[in-house]
Amino acid sequence: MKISAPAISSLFLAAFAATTTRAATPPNIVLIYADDLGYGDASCYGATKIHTPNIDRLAQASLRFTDAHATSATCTPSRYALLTGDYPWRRAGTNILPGDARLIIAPGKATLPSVLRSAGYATAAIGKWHLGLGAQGAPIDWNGEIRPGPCEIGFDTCFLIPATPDRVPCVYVEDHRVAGLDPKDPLQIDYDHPIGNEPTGKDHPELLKYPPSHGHDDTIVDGVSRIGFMSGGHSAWWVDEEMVDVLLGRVNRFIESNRQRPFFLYFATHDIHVPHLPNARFVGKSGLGLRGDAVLECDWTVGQVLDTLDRLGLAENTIVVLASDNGPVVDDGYRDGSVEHLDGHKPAGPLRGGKYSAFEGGTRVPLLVRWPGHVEPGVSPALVSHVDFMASFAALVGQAIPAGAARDSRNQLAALLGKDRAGRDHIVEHALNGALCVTQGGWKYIEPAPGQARMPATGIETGYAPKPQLYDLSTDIGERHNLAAEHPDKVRELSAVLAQETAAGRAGRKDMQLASD
Ligand code: NG6
Ligand code: CA
Repeated sequence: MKISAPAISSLFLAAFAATTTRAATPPNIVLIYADDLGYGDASCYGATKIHTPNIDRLAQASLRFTDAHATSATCTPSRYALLTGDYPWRRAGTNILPGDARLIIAPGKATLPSVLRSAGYATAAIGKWHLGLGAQGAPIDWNGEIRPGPCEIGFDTCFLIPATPDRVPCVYVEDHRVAGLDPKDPLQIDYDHPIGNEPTGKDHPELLKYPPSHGHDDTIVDGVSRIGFMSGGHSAWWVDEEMVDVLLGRVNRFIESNRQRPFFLYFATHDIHVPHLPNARFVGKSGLGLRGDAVLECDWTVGQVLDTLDRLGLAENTIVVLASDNGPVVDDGYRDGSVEHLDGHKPAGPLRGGKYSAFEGGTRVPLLVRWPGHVEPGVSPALVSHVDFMASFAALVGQAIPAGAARDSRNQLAALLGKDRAGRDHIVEHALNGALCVTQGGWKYIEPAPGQARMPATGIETGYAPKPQLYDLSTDIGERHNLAAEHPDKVRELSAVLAQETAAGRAGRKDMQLASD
């Protein structure tokens, strides 16, 4: 979208006018993007079986959103939208990526980090990436230079889990190289065939900390079998239980070395995605099994970031955002005891479905925004989508978005800062099978879509149905009563909104589907 120059300067001034005593130095932005953290996983969102003191401490000083959404119910598309400002379902190839996928954001395309970098920000991506690495059509040289990657789309530096914690390669990538690699022991990655002599979960279940429940029976890393095969490069293999400290070390280093200038940190935590292998400090502490312990590790991580900002005197001039890429799942591929130990905990809170779903559990996620002196703490019902972060933060720092970029991103700064309690007119939500939903004025429409009503492996209700669905979220947040037959006008109205959105481009449903799911 285009923002005119006068509009930019007035937004810029308005953003900083709230305080006259403070120098108008642009605020740092720390975006903590948790993985699979559900709407009901934190006590500030109503969880009673688990206590998240650090997220609650952040919430106390934040605006807490009750209707904020990732664009999609899975990781890759949500992150694509967050970083590009484009809805992912417009183009093929943006669904959950394998770990050897190539970068799906074209170098040179304007992104959230690139606009902030243009505004003078130091930018870093630390943690889970899952948007591919390397040039389309070329092999990835895991033992050499890996580019393009985050550093070619707007980040000054990166320290990455290349795909997901449950997918090879299980090594960190720092800027353009695998960190800690010994050239005498080259790393090999294969998604089709076993390679080398590494044991797999399929052949050596006796070596596992816990067994897979579906898929996830390839190369064993740190006692847990993963998706995909990996061989060699042993000195670089990560240890999952140490991941929290490794990532936080990088986070602290980046913040410390950029304390004198504005910075944007995209900190994409590995928690609470499978495999749940939290550090021993957290094991057994939640009483809800390993998933609950991973929530505690995630919570502790948030507290550590806040402590670092306090220690360096940066808290006042830093916007801290906490969000999640999609809704929750309990068994996402491993029998790690989390299902048995749930003890009535509802990871999606009052919402139906979870990760992968068209139901609200898929995309409605926690969102906290803290900016001392600018954002009044409280609760906001505003309808918010992560696709708007790019236009909103661009407006905050007075950067124009180049024509043709961030087509779906709208400047919702007023909603994010609590000056507007309505937010977007409508949002589009996107489920695993490519099904789209529209929410507008408290009503939600789910388009007819093929697929099972419940995923057999994860047990999650998908919200896929052959007939249109219509829910009145203002009275039925749990999407129990399909009102489509009673309100055909509403169905027509919302499907027309969806048709208008998709007229600007939509990938075929097949292209949005995953063979494995
Ligand atoms: C699915 C995986 C799941 C998880 C997900 C990605 C299988 C059967 N399931 O394909 O375990 O890795 O992809 O999660 O392989 S996400 O949060 O990155 O989208
Ligand atoms: Ca995720």
